[in-house]
Amino acid sequence: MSYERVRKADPAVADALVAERERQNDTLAMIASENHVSEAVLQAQRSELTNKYAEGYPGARYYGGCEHADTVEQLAIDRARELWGADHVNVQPHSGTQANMAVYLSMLDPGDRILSLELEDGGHLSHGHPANFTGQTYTVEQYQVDPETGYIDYEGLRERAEAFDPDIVVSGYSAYPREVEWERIQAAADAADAYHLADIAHITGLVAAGVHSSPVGVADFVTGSTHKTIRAGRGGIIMCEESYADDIDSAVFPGAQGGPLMHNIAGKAVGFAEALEPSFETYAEQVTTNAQVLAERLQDHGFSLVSGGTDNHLVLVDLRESHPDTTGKDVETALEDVGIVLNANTVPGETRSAFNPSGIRIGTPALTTRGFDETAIREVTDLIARVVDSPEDNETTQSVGARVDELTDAFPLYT
Ligand code: DSN
Repeated sequence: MSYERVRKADPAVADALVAERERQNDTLAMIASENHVSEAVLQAQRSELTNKYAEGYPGARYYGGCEHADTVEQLAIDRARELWGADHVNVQPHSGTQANMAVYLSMLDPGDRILSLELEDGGHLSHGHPANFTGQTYTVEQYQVDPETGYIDYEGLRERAEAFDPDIVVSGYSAYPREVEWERIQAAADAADAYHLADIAHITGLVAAGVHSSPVGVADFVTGSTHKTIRAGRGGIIMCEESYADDIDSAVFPGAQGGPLMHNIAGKAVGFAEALEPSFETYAEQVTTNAQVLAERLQDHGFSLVSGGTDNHLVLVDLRESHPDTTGKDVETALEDVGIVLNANTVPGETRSAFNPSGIRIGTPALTTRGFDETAIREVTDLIARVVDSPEDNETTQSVGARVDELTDAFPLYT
């Protein structure tokens, strides 16, 4: 894709698009929520479907000319049902947050009660943060991870549910490195006569591949985004039992959204087809293997990890013990300067601010897509450690930057 037509119409945007492609090619993406879609997904997403209004659902639209939109959306739905084993799937949410919004809209009234994990312990803004519509519309109580172990405090969650009497319990996290015990959360929700929403945005691909246990068939609602471990391009998804289908569909449209982004739904359909191939299971297994290698090697270098390791695609480093004077933001900036891109993150028991927190979150989905195996991940971990230990040492940063260049050349991305 040369963007030559964009260049003729708008050189400034063409420059930015080319620069972004080069940035992705020339850096190591270790933001746990990012991935690289295939050229096929990219092509589907830039299709003429961007022109099409298709309000409604396949076979029941509010506009003419929807026959091809119907084909694409039905394919995305059928493939998602096969991937996750769900009764009913809605592929129209523009994002994971929009998917969550539709679940709340369908089941809750303003003022109703949400019980969810604290943001600084690995939760998500759309699970009830005061700065988000959820925190402003609903009454929110939060559960925590055990400060000693870093694992979800399931007993604390159960007690909180008993005392708070929530209308919905939210599970599924954005910075939690361990396998989630869906049944234990379901039991707490059942005891409180509450719905259970499992937001699997980060682990959609791991769940589809059977590398992480599935909340489908356990929780009432399962939501996710489609651009993270599942690699199907930007967007969201909702899965539920048939009995909730009508409520969920009308909460998405017309409740929360207007016309679906049909070009993104085409990307989802193509990405889901790719994920149904046996090679996707190999990919998902390698994502978790790589994360475990990353975790072990970081510990060899003296870093302290929340929960002491990982079961999924990410690790959460608490810098306070090993590097008490270094913040997550310091590390994010120093690593970005050498071409390794990750994000600063809060850690349980955070003592700094959300903008300049004490941890970093590191994920393996995107590097695994590029073909990084255990040996390559071990080397990248060594590079990270060198920079965190000596961010001001020019010789170190220059030699790490040069090695990152060699690695990105050795594992090419988009040509
Ligand atoms: N922003 C995403 C993440 O990085 O985890 C969640 O929406």
